[in-house]
Parts: sequence; structure tokens; C-alpha cells
Amino acid sequence: MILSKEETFSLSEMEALQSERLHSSIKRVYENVPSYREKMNAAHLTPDDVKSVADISKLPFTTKDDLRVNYPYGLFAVDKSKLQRIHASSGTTGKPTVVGYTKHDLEVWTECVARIAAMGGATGDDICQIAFGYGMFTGALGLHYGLERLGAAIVPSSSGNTEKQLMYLKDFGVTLLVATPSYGLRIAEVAMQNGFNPKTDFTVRTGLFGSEPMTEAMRAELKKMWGDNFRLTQNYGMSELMGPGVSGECEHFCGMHINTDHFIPEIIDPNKGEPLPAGEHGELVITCITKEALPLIRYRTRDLTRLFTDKCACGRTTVRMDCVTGRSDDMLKIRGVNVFPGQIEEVLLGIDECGPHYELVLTRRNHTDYMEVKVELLPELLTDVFPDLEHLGLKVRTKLKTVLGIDTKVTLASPNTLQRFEGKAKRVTDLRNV
Ligand code: DLL
Repeated sequence: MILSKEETFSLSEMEALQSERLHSSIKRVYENVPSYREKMNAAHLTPDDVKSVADISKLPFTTKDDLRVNYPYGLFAVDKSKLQRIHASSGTTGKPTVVGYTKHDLEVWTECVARIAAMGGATGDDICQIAFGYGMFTGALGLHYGLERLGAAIVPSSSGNTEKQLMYLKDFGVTLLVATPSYGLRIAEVAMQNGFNPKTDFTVRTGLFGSEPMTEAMRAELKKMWGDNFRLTQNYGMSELMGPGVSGECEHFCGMHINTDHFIPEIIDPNKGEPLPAGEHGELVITCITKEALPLIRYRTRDLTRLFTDKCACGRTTVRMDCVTGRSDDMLKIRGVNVFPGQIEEVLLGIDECGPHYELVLTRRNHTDYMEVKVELLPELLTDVFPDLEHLGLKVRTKLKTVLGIDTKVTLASPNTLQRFEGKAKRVTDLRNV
């Protein structure tokens, strides 16, 4: 179902709306965010130089590093007293990336997610189990309010405790599941291990999946497990931009419709930073044009994709993005959680016994991601007393869990046993999709 008239605007109507909103966002950040004002001054730009969408490429980019330098509220365009919610996602090192919402931002977020849920087939009659982690992550509360807006009932089961998820699915007559694609597969698998047939023993007919890449192989596997009548779509978002609600697939599965009345997408060459022609693959850059608290301008998402501008059979006219094929930085998504190798390095270097050499090995078993952290011990602090090693391993694992929010397997390696590199170190071996 199409919820808002903006989803079917003509190109010229959309461009006019975007241009007006872009200009007022630029004016707002110029007046309220010192770091943006400095960057614009350095580029000899004033808000009057950005009157239409065509002017957007004059503006400097914003990166995760800008958020880190301005931690926690330095890029906010409103006073703290105007905030109604704060979320956070992983930063590249120690501190998280902080995002905030005013009352109006929460309203827009709800509307954007409601559109995407409706696009994916959700209705007011659905009973929706949200198997995303509730908390600082934007996924659960974003979908929660969006689906509630449609009039659906929410089962806020959060992530984990899969056997309990099965009980809710069955006993509460759940019709819609929200999860990462890998957790959607895992739930079906545990269901089968517990003697259920997900196709016939449950009433789930709609799946809204997001927060990590969903390959076509995963989609086919999800269909195989949940049944041919299972309508599953993926949706995309990112905390810095809003959370979920940036884009989503409709029933024609030809890319994810971007809510372009709130976000202006561009594709750039990740190395040169130059805009690429329509249809080419590159890095997605997004400008938020309605956010009050954190209106990021030309934010480099680091997600690699391409844009489609041709007509979609669903009737929506909004630009669509292809599935995300990779990243232009080293961020890893592990069980839906963003992990940067830099965070791990910082933890390891803070532990006396650990040296600077480490390796990360990612695997997927039973549709669940695992990460092994191999770290080399320093010769001078080496011990072969088993309880000491066990204690050290536990210390490393606990510290990593506190920073990353996920459990890891820690392997302590003897000095000089991990590979050395002459060029750029290759720390990550990702065996998940091989
Ligand atoms: O994952 C927001 C979200 C929650 C989107 C629930 C959809 C559903 P972050 O934790 O900040 O926010 O992670 C953002 O996740 O830059 C992508 O790399 C990745 N990502 C999100 N959706 C998709 C998707 C949420 N559909 C980062 N396909 C993004 C591939 C995705 N990657």
C-alpha cells in the first residue's frame, strides 16, 4: 500500500520539494553547527549558493570521523533541551556514534518506517514479532513505532532466546517477523530442530529483513524454509541518517525505494569522491533534508550500491537503490552489529600481555555469525601456566564484549606465530559466504 502522496510525486514535484528542503537544511546547519559553518566557509560557500538539488555537489562531505571528532553532540543543530531520544551505533574506535531526535524527527522516522513496512506488505491487522535487539540500536524501536503507526500489534521479543521466539510465534499467532535475514534463517532452523514446520505450524506470512546484507541465496533459503507464500522484503537504513526507514523493497523486488522527500541520494567514486553518472556502482552518499537534530549533509555511508531511476510497476516514483554489495571501509556486520577492526585493536592494545599482532576470522554456522580473535602474546609476558592463560583469555573476551556488544572466541597465540605483512596488514578473513 502506498501511504504518502510524496511516494508518487513527479520528478519535477520531487525536485522542487527537495530543493526547498535542502536549502533550508543548509541554512539551519550553517547557522547552528560551527563545524559545518567552518567547512562551508573554507569552501567559500554560503547557504545561498545551495538553492537546488543541482548545487549539492558543491558541498563538502560529512564522514563518521566528523561525528567522532564532534562527539557527542557537536554536529547537532538543536539545543539538547529539544531532544526526545538518543541512540548510538559503533564508532570506528572507542566511543560510539551518537544520534538524536527531536519530537518532529521521531514523527518523520515513524512515517518513513511505516511507508517501508507498508511497501513490504505489512497491514494494520498484522501481529509483528520484532526480533531485533531493543536498546541503543535503532532497528527495534524504529520498526516498532512504524508498524504501530499502521495499526499493527507488536510483540517486542527482542533478539536472542530463539526457543522463546518460537513460543511467541506460535502461541500469539504472529503474522509478520522483523529480523536480520540471518536471524530469520536461524529461527526457522531452530523451529525445525524443535519439531516444527515453519510453513505449516506458524502463521508468519510477511518478513521485513534488514540491517545486514541479504544475498539472493539467503532470500531463496528463507523462502524455502518459511514457504512460498512468505513475502519477504529487505529494507535499508543507518543510525546516522535515522535508523531503518531510509529505503525498502516493494512487491516487485527491483531495488529499495528511497524516501527521497527526506533523503537525497548520490553515488560517488569512493576513491576520488566524485559523483558518478546514474546507474553506476559506487558509494552511497545521503543528505538528510528534514532532520532537525542531526541533519547530516552529504554523509558518506561507505555502503556500495547503485541507483535506479526508471519507473517501478508499484506506482511509486521514488529513486531506488540496489542491494548493498559491500563497504568502502573495513566495517563488518556481525549478527547485525557493526564492528570496526579499530575497536578491537584498541581493546587489545589496552591489555598488557597482548602484542600488536592480531587476526579476525569470521565464520557462519547454523546461519549465525561467529568471530574468532587471534592475538599474539608478548614474549616478556608469556606464561605457560594454564589457569593464567585461561584467565587472560577470559579477560580479553570480556573486554571485547563490553566494547563490541557481541561475544567472540579469543585465541591466544604464541609470540611470532601470526602472519606478518609488508604492505597493508590483512587482519580479516571472512569465510561467511564462501
Ligand atoms: O542497521 C539500521 C537498520 C535497522 C536498517 C534495521 C534496517 C533494519 P546501523 O546499525 O547504523 O543501522 O547499521 C548501518 O548496516 O551502513 C549497512 O552497512 C548495513 N545495512 C543496513 N541495512 C542493510 C541492508 C541499521 N538492507 C549499516 N543491506 C549500513 C545491507 C545493510 N546492509
